[in-house]
Amino acid sequence: MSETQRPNITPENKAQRTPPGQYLTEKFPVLSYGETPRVDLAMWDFRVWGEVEEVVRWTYDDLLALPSVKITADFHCVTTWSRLDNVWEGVSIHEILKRIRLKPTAAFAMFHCDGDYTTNVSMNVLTDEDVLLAYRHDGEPLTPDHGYPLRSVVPKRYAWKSARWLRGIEFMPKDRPGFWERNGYHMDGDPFKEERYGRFEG
Ligand SMILES: Nc1nc2c(c(=O)[nH]1)N[C@H]1C(S)=C(S)[C@@H](COP(=O)(O)O)O[C@H]1N2
Ligand SMILES: [Mo]
Repeated sequence: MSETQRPNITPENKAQRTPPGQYLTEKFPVLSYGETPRVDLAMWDFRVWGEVEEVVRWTYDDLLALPSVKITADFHCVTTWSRLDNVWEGVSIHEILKRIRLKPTAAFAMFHCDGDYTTNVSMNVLTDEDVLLAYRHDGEPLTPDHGYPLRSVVPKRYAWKSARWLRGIEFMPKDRPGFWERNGYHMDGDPFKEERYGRFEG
């Protein structure tokens, strides 16, 4: 999408919306740990486990049948590029939360992906109103590189917390680092606080 097609971006708000140390790009770079997984939807499922009363499992069709949301959000990669006004469509995390029974001990969540990628978020971050499980981006189905068939989108955190090729969410009583968090990135990752690197010990 060109900038003229994204009228919400003005010179003034552009500056406000760009976190410290970030530059804006119109491109949509792909940055992966590992390779883009091949997906067979017939074998695919999305599961929720951990601090829940029972494990719940959805097929792709089950997810598509849930109410959908469309969210416009900025995307900030820790390697310093930001892309404004991405249009994501998918299932709000709240639709998922309505359909599971969390134990009171659930305090953190881990996204689990094909290819062994993981990333952690607190319940506060997970339950923000703009968090979704997306299957479309800028009016098109997700491409394989950008996470087909499903990714999480956590707009208020650096983009490494928006997990492509998502297969499940594990609810946890205590925080645990995901892939990049074990490798030096911050446990929380708020771009406006410039929480790029952390010092996780454990
Ligand atoms: N499964 C998985 N999800 C991932 C990653 C990854 O390597 N594997 N990289 C993260 C990082 S660092 C970024 S910047 C975004 C990039 O998303 P994009 O390729 O759609 O721009 O995906 C995030 N989600
Ligand atoms: Mo990133």
